[in-house]
Amino acid sequence: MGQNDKTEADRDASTDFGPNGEFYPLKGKCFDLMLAQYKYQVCPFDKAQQDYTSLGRYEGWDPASGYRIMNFRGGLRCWNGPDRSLSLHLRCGSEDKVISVDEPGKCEYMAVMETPAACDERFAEALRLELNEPARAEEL
Ligand code: MAN
Repeated sequence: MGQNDKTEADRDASTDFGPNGEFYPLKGKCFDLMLAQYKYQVCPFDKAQQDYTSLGRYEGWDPASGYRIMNFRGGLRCWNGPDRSLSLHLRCGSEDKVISVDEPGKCEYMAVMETPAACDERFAEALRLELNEPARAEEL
């Protein structure tokens, strides 16, 4: 059976949906953001697009990110530049939504997505550090 003959179940079994499967609900969904002249579309665990231009296929989690950055690689080659790629930064939010897309390097895109799937105690801790607030006694 070739790579492309894998059933959806096989693919699911070999995909890392997070330590507790918390990102499984994002599978099979796509999220759009209209920005300037482009429609960006990000489909977690699948692909990213800028209109009809591929920004890459899902490659995996950024290993250093602790399930917060998904990498998409091997998109359409940029004129005089690299293959297009996108990193998707997930952060805690009340609904699934791509909130920004930037192109910090030529043909290297960075999207930020909010999702309830990214809300956990690590997020609470990070937020606390950001706000420079000590944990409240009753939470310790
Ligand atoms: C297109 C878009 C841009 C990109 C340029 C590079 O216009 O994909 O985002 O910077 O190509 O030539």
